[in-house]
Amino acid sequence: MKAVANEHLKKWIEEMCLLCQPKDVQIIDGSDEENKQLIQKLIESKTLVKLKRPGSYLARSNPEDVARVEDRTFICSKSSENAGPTNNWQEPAEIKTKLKGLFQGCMRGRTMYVVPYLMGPYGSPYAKGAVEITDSPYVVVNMRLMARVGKRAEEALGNSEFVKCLHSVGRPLAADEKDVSWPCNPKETYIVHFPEEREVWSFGSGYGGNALLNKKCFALRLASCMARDEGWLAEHMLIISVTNPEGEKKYFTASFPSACGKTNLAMLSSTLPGWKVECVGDDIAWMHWGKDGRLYAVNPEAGFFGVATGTSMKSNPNAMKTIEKNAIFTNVGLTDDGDVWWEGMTDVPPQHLINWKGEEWGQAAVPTEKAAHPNSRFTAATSQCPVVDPLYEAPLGVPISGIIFGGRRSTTMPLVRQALSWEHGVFLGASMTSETTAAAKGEVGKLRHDPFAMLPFCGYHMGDYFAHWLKQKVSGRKCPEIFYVNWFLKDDSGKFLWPGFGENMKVLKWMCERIDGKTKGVKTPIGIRPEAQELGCHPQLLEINQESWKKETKDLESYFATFGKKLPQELLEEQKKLQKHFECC
Ligand code: GTP
Ligand code: SPV
Ligand code: MN
Repeated sequence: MKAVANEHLKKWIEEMCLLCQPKDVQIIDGSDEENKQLIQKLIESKTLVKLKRPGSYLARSNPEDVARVEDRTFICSKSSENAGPTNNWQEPAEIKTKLKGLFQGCMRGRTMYVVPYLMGPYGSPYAKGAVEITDSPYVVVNMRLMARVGKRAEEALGNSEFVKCLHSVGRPLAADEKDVSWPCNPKETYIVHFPEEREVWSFGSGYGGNALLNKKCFALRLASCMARDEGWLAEHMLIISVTNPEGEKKYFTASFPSACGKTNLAMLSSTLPGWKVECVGDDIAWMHWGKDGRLYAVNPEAGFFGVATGTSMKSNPNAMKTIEKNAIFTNVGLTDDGDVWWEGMTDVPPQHLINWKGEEWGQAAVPTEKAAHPNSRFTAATSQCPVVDPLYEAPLGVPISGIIFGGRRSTTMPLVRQALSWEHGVFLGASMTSETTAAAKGEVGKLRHDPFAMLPFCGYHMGDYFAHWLKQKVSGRKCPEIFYVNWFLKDDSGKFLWPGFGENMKVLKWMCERIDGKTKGVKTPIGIRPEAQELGCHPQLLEINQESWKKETKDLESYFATFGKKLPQELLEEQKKLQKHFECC
């Protein structure tokens, strides 16, 4: 084992070796040679299949381990009050005892990988160092694409404290036991956060947000707590620039729940001549106030872990180009010529392939099973995106002019509106609701509250989180304008009313014009909306249905009540105002 310089790290590795009892330890340096060896090992263990695409591989997970598991995810702050009503909580000392039992000897027969990494651009004052200890080489090769991993990250740690992320697939190997291609332990899965200690302990899953602890566990759940303490914002948001035909550029962030369109908006290919979108990030934004009173966003990640299903040259050509090489695909179909395929990738499916479960798939065989799992994913570096913004690694971030909220709603929520004030905008974020998707285990298509798209990712009391957002408005600061969109309205036959994707450019254009004061907009009780002809859309897309809204605000009343005294007065007032309006007419 190579020596590590950081004293805290040295001590932690020793402790974790004693606890997990791995066969050996490897400190990840991030080199190409090291990656080659890991890939080789993953091919030998049949975790990865080499693809025709240069430098690209396919993984098939255990069918029980295909998405985030929200009911196994815990925020174990010292007091349950701090986790709040939207999080699972357990007494920290008790759950740690339980976890220590699970981790005891859990890496037997496996290598323990020590992965130093940095979230945020190198040289950024906002970047934060962390280390993930994992027994999954699949996690290591993915993190290498999604985060800044290895020697340089280790150097950036210096001798300071860092965020500790411990992960195991939870399946020790006996001396003569043959490994499976996707080791995991779905019956004993725990994703546990200790916000005060800045630690994550994850056991039993090898998939996505459960195992790549840099992403949702650190950059959102722990970072949201850091942001609360330090006065900044850690958000489930994409970051883009929008440039008009005159060459004027504005940056936006947008927060939509999981599998509700962030990656697609982040790489939008414009249908409006002269207008373009460039990408800073597709999932997470860390935002700080600059000396000039503006809000600046950095993308803490260095890559994408995007939904593959539905991605095509028609819907998202820039994503397709991003994954032409050096990509890892998880739970997609394998075609006979060694390439990938998923539902929606092409109009005509291949005659035959091996599906995500490793079974024969085609016209005759297993017709009911999908080729790809609905939550199948691709992993690729941000630098490979053909529309990456020139400032995507700017150490101080990019200045944000607009913040967009939105969800997946087949009814009620119009295509777009603008908040009437910062407080109203925070109210819009707090009142977000969305139909559930395959990104998390559980029922799909069920309407639920998902404030700020942070329901599964806020590391503290949601009421305090709302208050933290309201507090951002102080004199001398120029708060971004806030908007709320819904790309997912459907007609009675279940067809989408709005074409979406590249056409969303029209909505972004309207936002830019509102920010510049170039268009007036129509004021309504739920916000300022465009004229239908400005977007060239059917008026139905901008309609406010009194009955639906009456129901909506009534439901919000009971939802807000779940936060008790922690619900900020300003939000209650916004809700009451709306309720009064829809009840009286
Ligand atoms: P996470 O990575 O889970 O956070 O998801 P995401 O928010 O990045 O969602 P993504 O962009 O991957 O989109 C998820 C699904 O929504 C895909 O099936 C897309 O095809 C679909 N989608 C995205 N944008 C649009 C749109 O404008 N209109 C419609 N109808 N569907 C969209
Ligand atoms: C999400 O579910 O919001 C994702 C995928 O971005 S995962 O990394 O699995 O959390
Ligand atoms: Mn996400």
